[in-house]
Amino acid sequence: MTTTHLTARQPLALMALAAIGLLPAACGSSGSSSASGVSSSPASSASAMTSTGGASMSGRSVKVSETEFMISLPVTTFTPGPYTFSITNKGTITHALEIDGPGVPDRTSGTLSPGASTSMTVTLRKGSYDVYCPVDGHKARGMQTKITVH
Ligand SMILES: [Cu+2]
Repeated sequence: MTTTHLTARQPLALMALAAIGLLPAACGSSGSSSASGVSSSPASSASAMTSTGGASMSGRSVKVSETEFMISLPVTTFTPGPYTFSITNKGTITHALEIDGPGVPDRTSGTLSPGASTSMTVTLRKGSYDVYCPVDGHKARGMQTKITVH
């Protein structure tokens, strides 16, 4: 009767406990989210990389979010190289992203419906780039920023 509920849940709970129990045993402390030492586990270092926001932009993925009427970038200073801009329209109307600068002549993401996202890879060189929304009137309303590469 009620035991059917419990038996369905218990294996999951036990597995979760076992998984939690194994981690401290492996690294010797109770810190589960921030691995203190290098525990020679490639999986844990990979997941740490995805969650960190990195002080210096040596990573090659840049999250851009667009709203009315603003473009948000995690950093605006880069070193030369290829970058993939992951653009998300977090606003309530259609937006797009355009990048214009050395070696990147008006690259456009294409229009993004509210909630939509896309990515655009560009190779940045030394100099400065205009980043803006090419939808009519949006740039003038504030959807523009500059990034510097050096
Ligand atoms: Cu826009």
